[in-house]
Amino acid sequence: MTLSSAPETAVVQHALRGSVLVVTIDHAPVNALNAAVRRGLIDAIDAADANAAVRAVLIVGAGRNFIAGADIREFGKPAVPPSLPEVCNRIEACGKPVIAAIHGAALGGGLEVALASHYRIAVEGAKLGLPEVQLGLLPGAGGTQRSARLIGAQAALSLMLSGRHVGAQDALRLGLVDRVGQSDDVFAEGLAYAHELIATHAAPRRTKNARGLADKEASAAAIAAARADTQKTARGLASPLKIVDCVEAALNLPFDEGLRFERERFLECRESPQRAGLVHAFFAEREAQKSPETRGAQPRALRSAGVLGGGTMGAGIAVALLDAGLAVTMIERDDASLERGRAHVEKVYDGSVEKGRMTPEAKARALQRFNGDTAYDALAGADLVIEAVFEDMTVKKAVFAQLDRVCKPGAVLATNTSYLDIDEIAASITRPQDVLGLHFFSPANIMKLLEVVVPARVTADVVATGFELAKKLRKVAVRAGVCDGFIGNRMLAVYRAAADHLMEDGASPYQVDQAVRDFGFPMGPYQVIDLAGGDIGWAARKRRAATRDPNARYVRIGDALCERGWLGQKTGRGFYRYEDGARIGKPDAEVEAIIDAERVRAGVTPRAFSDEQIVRRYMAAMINEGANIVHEGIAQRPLDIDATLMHGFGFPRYRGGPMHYADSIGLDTVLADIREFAKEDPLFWRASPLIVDLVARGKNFASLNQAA
Ligand code: 3H9
Repeated sequence: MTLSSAPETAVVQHALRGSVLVVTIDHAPVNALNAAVRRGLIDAIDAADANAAVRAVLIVGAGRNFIAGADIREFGKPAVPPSLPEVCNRIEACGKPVIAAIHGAALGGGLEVALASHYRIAVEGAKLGLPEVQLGLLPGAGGTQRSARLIGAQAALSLMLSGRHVGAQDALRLGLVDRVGQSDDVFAEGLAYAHELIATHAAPRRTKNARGLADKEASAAAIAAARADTQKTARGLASPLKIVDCVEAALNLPFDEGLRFERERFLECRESPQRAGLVHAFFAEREAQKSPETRGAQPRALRSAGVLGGGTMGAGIAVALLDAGLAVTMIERDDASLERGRAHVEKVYDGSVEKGRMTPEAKARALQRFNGDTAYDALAGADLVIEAVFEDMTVKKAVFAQLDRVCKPGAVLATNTSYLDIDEIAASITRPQDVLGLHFFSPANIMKLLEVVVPARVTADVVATGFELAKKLRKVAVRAGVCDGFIGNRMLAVYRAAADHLMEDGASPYQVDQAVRDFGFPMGPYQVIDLAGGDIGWAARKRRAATRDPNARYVRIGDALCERGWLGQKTGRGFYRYEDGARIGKPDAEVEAIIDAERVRAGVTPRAFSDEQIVRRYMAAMINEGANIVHEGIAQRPLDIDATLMHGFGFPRYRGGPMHYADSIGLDTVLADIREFAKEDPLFWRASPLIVDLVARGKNFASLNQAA
């Protein structure tokens, strides 16, 4: 019997099953709590209270999830009532027992709905969490107040500050749910629980009255510890400390006042640029996975892979593939090199075991799928081959000629080159349609970014296979066209040059690093050079020397350090000094003397830069090159640039990537900066035609994301 007038297509349906009102949230894809769902939930609870035949209410989600949270597409738009706190309060106030039956995601506002319910059951596979912190928010529908009362200050803080998801059993242990279902049939489990509660005359049990904060002293200590820790680790993020403040309010204030306090903090977060940046990041990394090819083509099968080269990159790629469950064959030129390659792979796994990220058994299982060979013929059955050999066109072509000879028809032949012309590699063999760029970032088993580089003659299903691989590897894939450096490294070359100009003009590398860190990057450019090895950039500069515009400004400071053998951490000296194997370097007066000498040689009179001036130039260079890359069609949309920089180059997520950041400060401001800087160096600071055009039309980068 259907109780309400809600049509079958409504996002919240409710129907009476015996004496249980079953409320089903059916709002694909993830049952996010938009205005219609919120309204529907209130209507359902009103209907339950109004009908004497209803003795309990069961809330379930249709599809694969309970509720993934607030609808984050609504943030930044005018608020539409009812608010989620009202919905949760209404659920909690219901006169009949309300049971939340959880499968899949119960995240953020989704878990808050469950916390406001009176009883909770989860089935295996459920994911519960309060991940708002990852979006620059805090649980804003009573979540900070109810979770602390339900599971105690320490556990609630840990959940909210980490944003982690917990499974059904962990949720039971924490006290987030009352029981775990015997089967994965969430509806049957929830209904059985509801009937049991009716049979035992269970009353509504309101979380606002739970006693998790009863031990005031222990709670206060947990809050103080979390605050101290957060002050150290928040790295510029505003919402973590506000979460701590809200839990403190839960301890010290009556429930309703605590709710009001939470609401105020939530609204501050919701209106903040950090929230806008993080929500943009969330969508950018999902949108980046979509390309014309993934929409139109089926990926090829991916079970076994070959990796050519057992150096750091090859081994990292092999580990990434093994971790994704593929069988991997590594090819090296001789037994000794193969042994070294195998040792590299083992070393990566040993590191994971040491850090407790992996058990020795899991390592053994992964290595069972690993084989090595010195003959290309061992790749005959591979679905995918990725070469990570020396960056030299002749060497790469020789490798591809062998792959062309031995690989089965339909095998995807990928190169991990960082800058070579993949069209040229593809044209050198008989099956250019199977050749793709898969550009990993070091360490390849850790770094999230994978550039899927699309040469002219590749077929769509091969590109779709690249994206499918990224999914298996849990990486963020970004589609890039062929050019020197693709998206990420091409931009890096330009913004590093801007940093070098600043350094030669008077800023110390230490000040540049500090300013860039203060902006939110984990490291400054000169620390990164020291970490990666100065010789990498040096080699790239030498390679480009022949094609460099002789009129372009060239800063020699990095070369001067490399010529002295100061290659960074691995040699104990680079831009910084690393005494006794230290990983954190100290400023080096001799480096400053070299910089001074180079300034004299270049005829530069050093001048002072503020940190703000440094960041303006660094960012303008990055944004301008990003715009060129979009303009040339190397990247599909500005959001692809954002995903690349956030996942491969440490760009702070809460700023949403360089293109989102540009929009946030105003493209006209960026253009004015570029034109100002161009007065000194018109060759380097040429405004991208895309920026000029967008500013002229009063548009921003986001308008291109939407249009694409
Ligand atoms: C919150 O709740 C605030 C409250 O405390 C306070 C309020 C007052 N909204 O990831 P997928 C879309 S903050 C709108 O590919 P999966 C997503 O964009 C929220 N859309 O699937 C994608 O769209 P498309 C706290 C959302 O199976 C599609 O759903 N909650 C939302 O790999 C599929 O997503 C969170 O932070 C949303 N909330 O993973 C949870 N979530 O098809 C965020 C997803 O057009 N979500 N979409 O590309 C997730 O972690 C994952 O999406 C989830 C599914 C685990 C649920």
